[in-house]
Amino acid sequence: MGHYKSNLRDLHFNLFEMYKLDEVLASGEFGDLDHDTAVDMLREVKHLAEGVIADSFADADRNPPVFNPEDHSVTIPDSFKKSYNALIEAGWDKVGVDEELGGLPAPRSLYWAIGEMILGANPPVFMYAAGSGFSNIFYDNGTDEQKKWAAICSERGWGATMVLTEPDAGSDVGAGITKATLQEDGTWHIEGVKRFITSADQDMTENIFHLVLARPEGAGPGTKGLSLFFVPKFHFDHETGELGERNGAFVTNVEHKMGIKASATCEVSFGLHGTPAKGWLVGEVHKGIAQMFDVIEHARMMVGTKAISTLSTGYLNALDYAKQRVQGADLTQMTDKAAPRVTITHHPDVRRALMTQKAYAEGLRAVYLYTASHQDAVAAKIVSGADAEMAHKVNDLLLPIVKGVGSERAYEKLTESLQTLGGSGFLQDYPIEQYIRDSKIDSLYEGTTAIQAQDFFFRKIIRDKGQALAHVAGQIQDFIDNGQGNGGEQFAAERALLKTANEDVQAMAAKLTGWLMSAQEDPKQLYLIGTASVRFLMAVGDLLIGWLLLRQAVVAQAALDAGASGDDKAFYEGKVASGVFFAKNMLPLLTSVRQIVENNVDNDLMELDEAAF
Ligand code: ST9
Ligand code: FAD
Repeated sequence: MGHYKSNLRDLHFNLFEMYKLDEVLASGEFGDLDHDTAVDMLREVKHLAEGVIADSFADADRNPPVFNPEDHSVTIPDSFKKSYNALIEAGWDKVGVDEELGGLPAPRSLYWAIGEMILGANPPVFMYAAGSGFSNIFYDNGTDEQKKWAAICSERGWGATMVLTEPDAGSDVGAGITKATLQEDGTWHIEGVKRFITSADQDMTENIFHLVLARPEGAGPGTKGLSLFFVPKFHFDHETGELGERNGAFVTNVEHKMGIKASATCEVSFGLHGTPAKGWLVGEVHKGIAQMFDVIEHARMMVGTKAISTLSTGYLNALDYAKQRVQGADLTQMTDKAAPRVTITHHPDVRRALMTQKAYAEGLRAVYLYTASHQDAVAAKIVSGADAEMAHKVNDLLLPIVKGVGSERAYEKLTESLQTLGGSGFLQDYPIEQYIRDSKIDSLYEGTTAIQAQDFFFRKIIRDKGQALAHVAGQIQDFIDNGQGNGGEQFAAERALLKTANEDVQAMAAKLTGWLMSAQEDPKQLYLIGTASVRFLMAVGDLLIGWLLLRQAVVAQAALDAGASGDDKAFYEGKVASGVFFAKNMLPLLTSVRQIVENNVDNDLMELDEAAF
């Protein structure tokens, strides 16, 4: 048995019982793809993920990729190549990709459910295999000529990278100084050093293409002065794809990291080693940051899903251990030294820890799949009644929650998973220490949590004039008022807790908005938003988790009332329990967060002399 434990039952529950995937498929939007095929796909990926994809998880951590500075190459360990090749040979990298690129169009909820299992089993496999997805974005943004190259990239299975970060331009992408100079033949020479570039070299694909942000000579400052360039590792015949000369993009270092060691994190030098780094302006338009955000949006969803999936397998490993580990007596027999010893699942604190992990893992899964359902207009209409424009806005609104809250809560609750194993959790005999190391990155890359929180408030709420927020809040209110059409009584106490949490979040939103208004007179009021924004993001995340878990509880209770038995009975009882637990134990905490935001956030810290820290 490998390290990865999927939760296919919960994926089915979300997809088919909550988010009506059958209706989405019946719309005809996804060709012949039907219920049975979707179920087969999920089962096959589970098998692959728990087997060959998971197999190299620990080995590639202990024997990470090797960098050779002589020829700027990165060699991937053989064990990992086996995992990667299994995914590619089965064609899973082509799911969700346009047919023009040799792909299989699929609803995004199904796509991300498949992604969850690969990301939980071995995240870098998903990342190295993202070339076809990147090709799709290049295709969507490219000229007619470039669309043909994109098809070549996808069909030949080339690797791909997103290249933004520089030593002095991390969160502040607009500080980038890598420059682009137009050549007489219409191509560009890219010059500069980028760092922390994921998958910038490997020996698993014949070619790699880099999507690079650089500043054309004479362009303005900030992100708006950046353009996006297609820079292949090897030049190629644009009709046949046959490889030509080496281009001047060279990996000049590979970082030594805390986790995801199998994922090569590279410094890349463009045009600095004797060979020009030739690039092509994507779409022949200077809209680099907007084009790059097409990639970033996918990558933020990926990072959140990766974190949530890791928490889920962390929880299931902890549960497995807890059911077997015998230690101590039942608390009610604590004074009887001869009392029988019990498994640790008998201890109240272990049960609290397990239910905390379960509620967050399953609640966050519900959040990311709700978000994914707003990535297809047809699914959004079915799931929340949103039209295409609103679906887009809701997805935008929720991406910082999936990414920011998903990563923070997963890392935090994975420490509960490790704690459940006691000292054994600290050992490399179990996967949880690696889960923690591998998931720490999720709150950092693709925009740190602070950046997600600012994006959430300033762009996704204020700039949107609160439209997407109002759409989601309307659904939460409807559930509070009507209990999902089940009459007033069911889960009345929990819905009352949700009502308070909803009011707490609304009050926080009003407070932040008030500060923004007063900032017109006193710009320092913006500091208050900066101080409170991560708390606010996390609070909205908890509200959404609480709401969706309670919706799940209603559906589960109906199944129990209809006579569910055996494994199903246990599953639905677990659903009811986690919804009730979250409402009773997590939602009330939002009231104290509200009090802090409303009454205690001030500018003391901003006024404090730096020397006093
Ligand atoms: C990284 C990679 O960390 C880590 C892992 C890589 C793994 C690779 C594998 C990934 C696979 C997934 C892809 C597969 C594809 C599958 C496809 C399948 C079909 N939303 O606010 P302003 C735009 S990479 C949309 O003034 P500043 C917008 O155009 C490094 N667009 O910003 C806007 O113009 P306007 C990641 C947005 O103050 C313009 O930007 N690094 C959004 O100039 C300017 O906006 C980071 O993430 C948005 N939310 O710059 C950097 N926001 O306003 C983090 C902005 O006119 N830093 N735009 O619309 C930030 O995000 C900063 O806030 C900043 C600030 C750079 C945007
Ligand atoms: P900084 O921006 O220096 O941030 C430091 C601290 O300051 C953080 O806590 C941050 O939240 C805070 N901070 C900074 N600015 C603000 C602000 N305005 N408001 C509030 N707080 C702020 N980049 C790529 O382009 N491509 C990749 O493939 C890629 N892969 C990566 C893989 C790994 C393993 C790592 C570690 C990084 C990768 N990155 C990649 C870079 C990654 O996106 C950046 O590290 C990230 O955006 C943060 O930038 P930074 O590290 O420079 O931190």
